[in-house]
Amino acid sequence: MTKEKSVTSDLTSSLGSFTRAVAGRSPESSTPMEVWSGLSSNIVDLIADDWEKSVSRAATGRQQHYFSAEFLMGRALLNNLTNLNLVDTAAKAVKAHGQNLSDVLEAEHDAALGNGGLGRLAACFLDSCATLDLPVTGYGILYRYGLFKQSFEDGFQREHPDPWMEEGYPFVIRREEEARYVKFDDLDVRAVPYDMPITGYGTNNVGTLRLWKSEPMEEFDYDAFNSQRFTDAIVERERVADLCRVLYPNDTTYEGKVLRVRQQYFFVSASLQTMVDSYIAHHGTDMSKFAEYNCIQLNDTHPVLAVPELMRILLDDHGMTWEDAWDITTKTFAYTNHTTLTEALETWEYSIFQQLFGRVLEIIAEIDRRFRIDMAQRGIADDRIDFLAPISQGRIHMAWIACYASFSINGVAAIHTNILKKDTLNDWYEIWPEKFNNKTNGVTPRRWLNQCNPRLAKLLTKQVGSDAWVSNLDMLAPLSAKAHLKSIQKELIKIKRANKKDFADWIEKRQGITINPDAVFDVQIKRLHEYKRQLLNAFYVLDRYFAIKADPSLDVTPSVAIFGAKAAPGYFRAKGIIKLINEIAELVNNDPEIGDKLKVVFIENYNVSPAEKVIPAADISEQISMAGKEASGTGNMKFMMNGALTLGTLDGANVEIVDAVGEENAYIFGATEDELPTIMASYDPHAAMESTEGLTRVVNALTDGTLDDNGSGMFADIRRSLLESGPGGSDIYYVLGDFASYREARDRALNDYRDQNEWARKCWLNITLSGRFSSDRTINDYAREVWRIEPVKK
Ligand code: 26Q
Repeated sequence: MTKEKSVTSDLTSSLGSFTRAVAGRSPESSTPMEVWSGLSSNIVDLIADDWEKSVSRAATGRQQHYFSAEFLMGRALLNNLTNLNLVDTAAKAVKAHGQNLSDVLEAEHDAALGNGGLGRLAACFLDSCATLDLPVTGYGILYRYGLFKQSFEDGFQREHPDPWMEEGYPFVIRREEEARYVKFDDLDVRAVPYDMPITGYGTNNVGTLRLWKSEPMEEFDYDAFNSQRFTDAIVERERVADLCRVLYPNDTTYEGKVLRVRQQYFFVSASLQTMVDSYIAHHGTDMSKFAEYNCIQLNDTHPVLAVPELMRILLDDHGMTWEDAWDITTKTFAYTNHTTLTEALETWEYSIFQQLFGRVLEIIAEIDRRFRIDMAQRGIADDRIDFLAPISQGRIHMAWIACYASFSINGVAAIHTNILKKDTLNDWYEIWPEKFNNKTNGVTPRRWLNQCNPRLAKLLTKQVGSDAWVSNLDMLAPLSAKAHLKSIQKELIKIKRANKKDFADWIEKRQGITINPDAVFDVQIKRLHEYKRQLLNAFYVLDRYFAIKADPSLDVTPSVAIFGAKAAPGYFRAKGIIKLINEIAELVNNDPEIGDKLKVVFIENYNVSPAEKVIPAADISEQISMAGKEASGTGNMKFMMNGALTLGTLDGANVEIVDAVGEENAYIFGATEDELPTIMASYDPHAAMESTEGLTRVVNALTDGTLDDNGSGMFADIRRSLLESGPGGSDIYYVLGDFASYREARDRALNDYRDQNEWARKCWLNITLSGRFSSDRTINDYAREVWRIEPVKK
């Protein structure tokens, strides 16, 4: 194994060399950022040979390809050091040069090439694939600007660019010789891959994430320059660079921007070209076995243009018949759906495709024509056919192309897959029930337990007798029998207290807020969306505030409500909820009568790294979406692994978490997915508000002068969303209806927390029974049931 290599026993001298090479000065006088660059380059040097071997091993057999517009990788250095078992060695080397490893690690920017759950899932999957020795490559886009940086000004969200690799980034390697050309009708671009090595835990297998960058066809358009059209030439270059400039920050509402569809086609076309070329190099020019050697997982519909593009390559470049090409295509693709929200489903205007790629559109039109014949022969009614067709009402429907062309369609939690079958994709399920399968999400226990929570990891290693649990999380299950042991409970309480102290110090330094580590840390971290109901949480806080004000002698369990969330820049109401939480924080935190009884913290610029700080410190995990709306959730799993108890609805993977630990070891509340249709049919939000004690006071606070939205009208808009009838109103996420039940559950949790040992017992059960939420389990299921790939032999 790499980790035992003798060359790695001491990094002191190599770190000196690598840092000098990047910084042009000694590590002693370098900045932490420069030492980070030096150490990171050193790590790439150490894994280079294993990486090269892994790539050639994978190329000969059947391979899996993961197409995703987003990979939310976070930081890379600690992850790689841990995988190579070099953390202590690196700490010593850094120290020998007068620097400190934790400062060096903190200097790294997050690679935030994703919005949220879908992008982070892709990152966890790559980690599991590498660890399990599976021949899987990820393909995406090298965005110059990742997800926007968030700041708060007067409590309002402001967005700033995130030029995450401007200071250099050693973990991507430009592969000039692997460049491809991507042709649009109005523009030709060069696609250059930047490959990122993905190390695994306890293996010398190294996977690859291939991120494409767009460049002009030629460095200079000499004609343009020579004919005095210098500025035209520069403008043209910029048009090409625009393609990869920015990650679109919408994660729920669909935006039909031409640049976005260009991005999608750009990366799938380049990726398919390298796949086809590699197939030819290893298996010859007979393309008929392409699907025997290659399978592509589509991470939502964002890469669905790969379907017509593969058809185009097989038809036009390889002279295949339509039937043969379609046969290969439909054996190649598998599709994962991540949402049931209709406003998030991608459909593109026909005219956009006409403008960008006439030939691809021609192919989609032929898929559409044959689809209609195929469906008519199956006896499907005309109006149904028209609804499900790739092209209908002047728009291209990406999800319908995905469903038609894929041999596998999966949801991301059991309840979500069931909703797809009975609802969102019901027509498809009726025609092809065998295509449908569930793959409940998971998260990597390397980053989300072993690395972010070293104290707990140490205890688990001691209890298991080795660190084997890190790559086999089911090994924790037998430890659940120890939940009643006072010794375990005591250790767990100590660990959580220390993690909370670390978080309190971190947030104090970062944002100047002081919180008490003995208070309950109640955490909701996720994108801001109405369906996720941060508003419900905020209303609870306000209600507690009013209750304490009304009776200062009230015996409350001190708690801190911790939020982290970014809102899509154009999502006015979500930004209003951010402003609201910040105003509530202002009110509550500055009231001397409240003191430590209640505090509100909004983590600014929430991202992967802040998540790694707060999750190990959490006592309560807020998973409070309206039932049926959250496809899975993955934060819920991270909290569970770190010993926080779920306060949640029966939605997404919460259902399976409760199934694993038992309802008595979580706090479940609210209307269920099967109850809601009936409830909503006759729901009166006004009546719900008035019949719930204290709730009218809370809702009125939005507009009665208690809270100030600086004249933005945001708080009145929130009030309207709840109480006004008609579109944009009617409390469609049932915030007021679920309030009483939520308050009861949260009060109960806070009260239960007082029995520290009993609380710790529940936490221990959550930790030890979290095995099925390891992304290793998810990936093994994909590998066996969908991808049909085997670990590569070493
Ligand atoms: C689409 C078109 C144009 C621009 C942007 C988009 C876009 C981008 C990102 C649409 C959706 C997303 C992201 C969705 C997402 O993160 N979904 C989450 O996926 C997780 C992993 O499966 C689930 O756990 C969450 O429940 C789900 O909300």
